[in-house]
Amino acid sequence: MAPLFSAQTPRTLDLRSVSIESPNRSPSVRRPERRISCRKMAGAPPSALRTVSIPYSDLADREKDLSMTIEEGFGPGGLGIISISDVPGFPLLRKNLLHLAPRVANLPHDVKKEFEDPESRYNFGWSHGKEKLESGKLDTFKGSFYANPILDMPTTDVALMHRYPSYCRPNKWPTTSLPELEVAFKALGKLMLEVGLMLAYHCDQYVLKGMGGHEDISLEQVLRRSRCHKGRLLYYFPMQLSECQDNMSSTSSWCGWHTDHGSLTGLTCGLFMRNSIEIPCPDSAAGLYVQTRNGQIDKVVYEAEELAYQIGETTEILSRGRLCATPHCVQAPNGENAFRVERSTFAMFMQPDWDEKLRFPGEIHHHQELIPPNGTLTFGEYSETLLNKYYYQRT
Ligand SMILES: O=C(O)CCC(=O)C(=O)O
Ligand SMILES: [Fe+2]
Repeated sequence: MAPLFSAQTPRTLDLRSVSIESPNRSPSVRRPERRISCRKMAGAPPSALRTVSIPYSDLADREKDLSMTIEEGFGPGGLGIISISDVPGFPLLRKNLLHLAPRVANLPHDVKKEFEDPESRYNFGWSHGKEKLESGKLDTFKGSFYANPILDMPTTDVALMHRYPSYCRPNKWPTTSLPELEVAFKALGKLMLEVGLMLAYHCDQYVLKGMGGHEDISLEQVLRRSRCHKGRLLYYFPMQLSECQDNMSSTSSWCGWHTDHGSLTGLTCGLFMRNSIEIPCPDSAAGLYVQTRNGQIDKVVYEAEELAYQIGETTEILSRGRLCATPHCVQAPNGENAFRVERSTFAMFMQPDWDEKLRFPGEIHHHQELIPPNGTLTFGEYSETLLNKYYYQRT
């Protein structure tokens, strides 16, 4: 995987991780009723914030006006994360896939090598130790399996595969060593895309209202016609005793600070295990953290049965800041109870097609030096430009 990070800001990987430098965001006023308390422990935050939650039945109703809720979750004063409750079939599909994460990671080394894809900078198939941590060291804490859950081969055009390898190359499944992975991955990825499209429709309605009905970019339509969606099954390896005791105490100990680069990211609630058996999270301070609009860092929580979504940077730019991307990271558990604890989760990165023309606004708060104000770039060009500028030149 492309070692993507830059000089001063925390980064993780390729197109999902770009920048956490704060654009001009209005400070948010926190709603006390969403703050739920956590057990206090050394280094733990005093509280965690509950995501704004939308019942699936409301989301599925296109007549329902959810703009206030969208604003509360994704708007300039929001946390940047919304969860959807009661999604039919979701809890089972989540468990089916997340329980396969340790099985992929524990396959013999030479078997995993067969479904690595260096040509895509490890953006398809198995990826471990290819990304850089904030320290600059290679990240060996977690392994990932990447695939496009919608299209096994987004294009047959070899020139495109060469030009945009992280989107256009074909999937690599472990068809003989773990055939159930493909089935479970595609089932969950498709469901997360469908629910994401419903949410995107309501995001469009909210943006439309704020723009006096003149918005010309529909997030829903952009995502509907894309061939670029990417799922990532993440597996955080069991914590070793030394790690539980000392060096994992920073907020971003498991996954560095970053902002997802694409349009909308679906996120399952992480599943904690020991020896592949599910356990409750052993440390209330462990899990997903976000940086809110006023620069505050908070842990966010949602139910295991809920499906969460975050806004990516591309959406923030195209919505002219009405939908805000959120910097986030993951903290590892600490203390004796964290010994041998592992974590699985799944992220579904929904992003525009490589051919989608993005018309940038006049005023941009991200990557000003790369994006011509009022200019047009395809998403593929934009992504490559970012990669080349911030991360490395392709050889
Ligand atoms: O592990 C998690 O919960 C978050 C992963 C993430 O943010 C990412 O893969 O972009
Ligand atoms: Fe992320």
